[in-house]
Amino acid sequence: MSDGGQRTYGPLGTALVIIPTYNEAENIGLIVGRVRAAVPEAHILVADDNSPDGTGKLADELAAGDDHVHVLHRKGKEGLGAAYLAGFVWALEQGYGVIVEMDADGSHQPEELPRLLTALAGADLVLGSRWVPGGRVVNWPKSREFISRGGSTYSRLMLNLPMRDVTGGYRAFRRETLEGLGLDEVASAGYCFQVDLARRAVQKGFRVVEVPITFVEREFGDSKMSKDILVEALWRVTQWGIKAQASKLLGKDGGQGGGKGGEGGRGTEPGSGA
Ligand SMILES: Nc1nc2c(ncn2[C@@H]2O[C@H](COP(=O)(O)OP(=O)(O)O)[C@@H](O)[C@H]2O)c(=O)[nH]1
Ligand SMILES: [Mg+2]
Repeated sequence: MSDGGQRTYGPLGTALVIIPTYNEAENIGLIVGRVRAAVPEAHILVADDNSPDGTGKLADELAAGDDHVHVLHRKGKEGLGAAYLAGFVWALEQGYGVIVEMDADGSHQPEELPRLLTALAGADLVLGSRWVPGGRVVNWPKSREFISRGGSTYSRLMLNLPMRDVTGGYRAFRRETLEGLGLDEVASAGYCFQVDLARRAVQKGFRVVEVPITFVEREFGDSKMSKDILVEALWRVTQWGIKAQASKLLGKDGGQGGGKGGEGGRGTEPGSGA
């Protein structure tokens, strides 16, 4: 711990909330303020891809007035996955004990973060989940819900995953979990990044717990979801699924197992904070 043990959040160490941003000028101040109020001991890293709307500069101003706020400036738009991977490297280098993923647009409510952090006491990875009892989405068009539910169901079936919300991006990791996921091999750029991390966590035998969340669609700014991102996700999940099935047929480890003492695929457990 570089600053003499100042960073603590319970026994797991201080939490770092990574917020990837691309053109979130209207949201960045709001979300940083809400995280600071909800979990004052946590730190925040804004991972900005040189947003043309000046989000990075606004983040710098927030960081200048608050030693819990940090900014990672990236050279250009490279996708959510790449921004998170760079944020994870920074977080591990800095010695944080807990790393949280959170969108900038208010969809992942900071006020629910204490429940995720509490659940992490009994888990290696906590997923904020829209599709477990108690979870829900607010203000999403039916079409968007259909795509999201469909993406989770397809990933569950193709990859033999136990969790209900495979694509969600509100998550809390212990640092040891991130260290054990093999992040060097993650190539997913867009939202299938989340599926990739979920499947790796299951493969490695980590304890994954889903906690119900209320996902609120953004009020300000635009979604970066695109057809390219969906196509990448569909393509990669299909490839991973076929590979896992082929390995199974050939009698090799089909992707479930290995890692932590060969105890793989333990699956999800009921979330703690209902
Ligand atoms: N750094 C970075 N952040 C991104 C990129 N694409 C999306 N984001 C951020 O990822 C989060 C989720 O994106 P959003 O557009 O809200 O996706 P949606 O909720 O699926 O519609 C937001 O905080 C975005 O600003 C990217 O290419 N780079
Ligand atoms: Mg969003």
